[in-house]
Amino acid sequence: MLSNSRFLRALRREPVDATPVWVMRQAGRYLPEYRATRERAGDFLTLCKTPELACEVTLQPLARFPLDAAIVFSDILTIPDAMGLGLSLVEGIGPRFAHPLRSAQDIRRLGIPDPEDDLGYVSNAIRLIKRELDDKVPLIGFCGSPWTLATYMIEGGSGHDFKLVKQMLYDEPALLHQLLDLLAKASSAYLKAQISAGADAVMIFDTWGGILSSNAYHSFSLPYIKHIVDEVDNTVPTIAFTKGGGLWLETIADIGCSALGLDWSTDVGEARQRVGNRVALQGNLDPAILRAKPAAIIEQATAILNSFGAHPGHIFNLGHGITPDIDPENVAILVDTVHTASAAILQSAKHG
Ligand code: 1CP
Repeated sequence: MLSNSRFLRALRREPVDATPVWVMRQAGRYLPEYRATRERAGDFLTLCKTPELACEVTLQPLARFPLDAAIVFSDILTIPDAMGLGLSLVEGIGPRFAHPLRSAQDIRRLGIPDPEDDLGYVSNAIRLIKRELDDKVPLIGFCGSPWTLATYMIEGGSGHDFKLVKQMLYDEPALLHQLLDLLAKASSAYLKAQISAGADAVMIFDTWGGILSSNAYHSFSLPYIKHIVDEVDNTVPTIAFTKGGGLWLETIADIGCSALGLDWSTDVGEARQRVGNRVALQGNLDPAILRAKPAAIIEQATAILNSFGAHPGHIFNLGHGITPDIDPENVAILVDTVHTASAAILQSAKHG
C-alpha cells in the first residue's frame, strides 16, 4: 500500500526498514535519455506542457535507480508564465521573462491563474504519471515559494545580486507584500489542484530565501510559505525547503509543515537536535560530492546517515539539485549506499 511506502512513512516520522531517498532534479540533463526526450520536444517549456512527455521524463530516473519517490517534471516558473510574463529558457543562461514586473501597475494588473484552465497540463501530467506508477512509489507535487517566484518575476530571470527585488523590498514593502500575497494564493490553488490530481506529498522550493536578512526572511518569505502550508492543511504531507535557511530551522519547523528540506551547510544531526522530532528532515548531501570517486560518495552519504542516527523521520536527498555534469553511475552508487547503510544502522539499533 502506498501509504506504507518508506517515503510517506518517513514523512510521518514512522519507522522504516531503510531510509528513503530521492534526488532533487532527478529527471534532468545528467541523464542521456532526458536529453533525447527534450530534443524530441524541441524546447524545455514544450516538454513541461506536454503531459505525455512530462510523464516520460518523470519516470526515467525511476527506471534506472530504485528511488523511493517520483517528482512531477515541471518547473516553479509555470505560475508566472501562466500570469502572462512570457517565460523562455535561454540556452546557457537560464529562465528569462519577456515581461518582468517593473512598476506598481505591472503588479496590480496580475491575476490568479486558474489551476485547471491555465495550468491544467500539470494536473494532466500528474494523472498520467499516477496511472503509470501504479502505486509503486509516491509522487511529489511542488511549487516555488512566493518570495523565490517574486525574485524571478522582478529581476526578469535568475538573480545574481537581486538588486531590483531588494530595492523594492526596502523602498516599497507594501507593494511587494501585495505581490507575495497574490503568489501565495495562486500557489495554494495550484498545489490543491496537484493534490486533487493525485500528488501524494508536496514540496515548496524557497531557493532564494537564504539571501534575505533574518528580519526580511521572517517578513517576506516564511509567512507566505506558511500561508500555503495552512491552505494544504495536512491533506498530504508538506516539505518546506529554504536554501540557506539553516539559521532559521526552528521558526520554519513552527509553521506546521511535515518536513524541512536542508541544504548541505547544516549538519543533519544538529538540525534534528534543534527541531526535535516535531518535523521530518530531508537532505542533505553536497551535490558536488557526486563528482568525487565512489569511495568518497559512500563515505559522505554514510556520515549523513550516522549523524541523523536510527530515529524515524529522515528522507535522504541532496542539499540542492543534481547538476548536468554528473555521471548517472554515481547516482546508482548513492541510492544503493543509502539503502544498504541505513538498513544496517537501523538493524543494529534494533538489536543493540
Ligand atoms: O533541460 C533543461 O535545460 C532545463 C533545466 C531545467 C530542469 C530540468 C529547468 C529550467 N527546470 C527543470 C525541472 C525542475 N525545476 C524540476 C523537476 C523535477 C525534478 O526532477 O526535481 C524542479 C523541482 C524544478 C524547480 C525549480 N526551477 C527551482 C527550485 C529548485 C532549485 O533547483 O533550486 C528553481 C529555482 C527553478 C528555476 C529554474 N528552471 C530551470 C532552471 C535551470 C532554473 C534555475 C535557474 C537559476 O539557477 O536561477
